[in-house]
Amino acid sequence: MMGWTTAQLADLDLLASWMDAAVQRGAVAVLTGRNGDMDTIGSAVALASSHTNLMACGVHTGRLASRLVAQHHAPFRHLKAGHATWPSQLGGVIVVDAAAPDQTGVHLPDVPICVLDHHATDGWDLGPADCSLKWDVRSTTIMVAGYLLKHQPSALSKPVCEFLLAGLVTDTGRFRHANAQAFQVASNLIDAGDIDYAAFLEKLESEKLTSSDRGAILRGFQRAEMTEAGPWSVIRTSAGTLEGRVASSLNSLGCDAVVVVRHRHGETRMTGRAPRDSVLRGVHLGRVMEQVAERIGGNGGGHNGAAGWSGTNDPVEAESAFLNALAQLPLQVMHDDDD
Ligand SMILES: [Mn+2]
Repeated sequence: MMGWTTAQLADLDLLASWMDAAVQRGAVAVLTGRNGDMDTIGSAVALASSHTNLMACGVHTGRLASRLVAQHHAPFRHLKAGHATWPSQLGGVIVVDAAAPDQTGVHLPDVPICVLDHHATDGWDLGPADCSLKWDVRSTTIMVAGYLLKHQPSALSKPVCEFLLAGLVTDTGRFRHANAQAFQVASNLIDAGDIDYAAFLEKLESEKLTSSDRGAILRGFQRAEMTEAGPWSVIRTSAGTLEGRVASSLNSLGCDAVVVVRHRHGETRMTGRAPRDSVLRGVHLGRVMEQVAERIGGNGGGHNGAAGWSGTNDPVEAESAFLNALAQLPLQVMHDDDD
């Protein structure tokens, strides 16, 4: 297959044999990350379509993902956060696009686990019966596309290709953070699914915000302030919802990093974004969020330019832990790109 490294192709063979054995043992859950973004849901739905014993499931589907699942009547089982119930004959669990067990939002059963992930941080502790594919790629759907292209090409129906492409488009910020392999896989999917790309993108972007959504975003902008963390300039604010949207918009203003705090029902969440330019000068928000979790508890991690943390701490404590951890990152002249 063109555009895939030897190591990636070997990994896909490992995944195929792990999956063959797992579906022999019984039903296999394809479990999403609890943020329910398009990459995790698209990966799970597409992968689960390749065998009748596979079932896509997770605690949450985001707005766009919910829309696509409904539109294609895609099988997806919603799990109760914390205490999911599993089939008695469970052959294994495949976790897609989650950097650590707690990012699934459920307690994992004691069966062989397979992890497909592309985050820079890794909180998995796996045993010999488990399987792990950690790739430095722009979306988890790229990994699933690789598996289907190599081992189950007949599963690449039009809807499956659309789920995979949607995850790729959203995780790369409409290809703004794409690389050669992301374009290559997008091209493979458009070809295999016979997708009219312009029409597909129009459909993907057709979501209208409600006036309360717009109000929440505007209040997020109004509360925004500039601050410093060591050598880095930061825009900080809080938002009641749509914090990813707020963070991405503020990120376009060109500070070194953006952090948006959200506090609701006793849970605090932080969403971080950093432009490519500051990532190249040493910002790594995935590591910053990981350090926040080490220092004050909760769960954190992600990519160098996009990361998150959640916990029960006070929002002020969380934000100052973020700024402290960011301040420790030295300004670099050289960098090694490891997102
Ligand atoms: Mn992802």
